[in-house]
Amino acid sequence: MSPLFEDTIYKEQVCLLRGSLNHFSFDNSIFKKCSLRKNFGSKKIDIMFQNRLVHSFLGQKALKQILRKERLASYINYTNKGKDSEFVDFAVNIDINEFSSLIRELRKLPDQIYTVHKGIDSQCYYRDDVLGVSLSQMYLKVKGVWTGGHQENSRLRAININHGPADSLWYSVDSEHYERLRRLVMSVFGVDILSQEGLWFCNIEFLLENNIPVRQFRQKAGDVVFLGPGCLHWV
Ligand SMILES: O=C(O)CCC(=O)C(=O)O
Ligand SMILES: [Fe+2]
Repeated sequence: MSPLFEDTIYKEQVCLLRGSLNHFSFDNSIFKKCSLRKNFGSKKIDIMFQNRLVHSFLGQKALKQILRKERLASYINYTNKGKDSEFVDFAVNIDINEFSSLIRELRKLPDQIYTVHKGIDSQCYYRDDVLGVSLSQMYLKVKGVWTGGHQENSRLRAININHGPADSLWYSVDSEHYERLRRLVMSVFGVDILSQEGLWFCNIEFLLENNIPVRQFRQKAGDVVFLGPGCLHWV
C-alpha cells in the first residue's frame, strides 16, 4: 500500500477504495450466501425487524426493540424469497470471530484494511478483544434494510467491506459538524441524535436546507469504506 493511501485513510473522514477485493485477490466466494449457509447455517444470530419506509428522526424507538434470535440458515432462506412488504428483517452484528475460514481470508488483506495497525491504532494497546470493536461483525441484508445514524463506539474509526452482490448507499456527516447537527435536530425534532443513535435515518434535504455538509456515496460489491474518527453515518 502506498504512503499516499495510508495518509488518506488516516486523514479523511470518508475514503472509498473501489474494487479493492479484486485488487487483493481476495476469495469472496466463502462470503456468498450458499457458502455461509453450508458452513455456519446452524449459528444463532440476531434479527432486527424493521419498517423500511420510516426515514426520519422519530418513530423507530418501539421497532428497534424487536430483536429475535434465528438460525443463519433460516435468515438466508428468507433473503431468497421475493418480498414487497413494508417490514423487513435485517441480520445485525453477527460476530464472526468463530467463523475461522472467514477470518483467515480477511487476514490476507493488507494491515491497513484488516489488522490492527501497530503504532498508529490505539487498539494495539487493548488487553482483550471487544466484540464489534476489535473483532469484526457481519451484516446480512435484504433490499430496504437500514442502519440508523451513529458514530462508532468511543468515536473510533470504522472499516467496512461490501461482499456483494448489491450496493449499499451511505450518508455521512464529518465529525466537525456533529455538534451543530445535534443541536439542530434537538431544536427541530426534540431528539438527541446521540442518545437515540441507531434509531434514526435522515433524508439529506433536511441537512442541505440547514447548511450541514453531507456526503452520499454508493459502495459497490468489492469496495472498502474507511471512516475517520467521529464520522456520523447511516447506511
Ligand atoms: O452496512 C451497514 O449497514 C452498517 C455499516 C456501519 O455502520 C459500519 O460499517 O460502521
Ligand atoms: Fe458504523
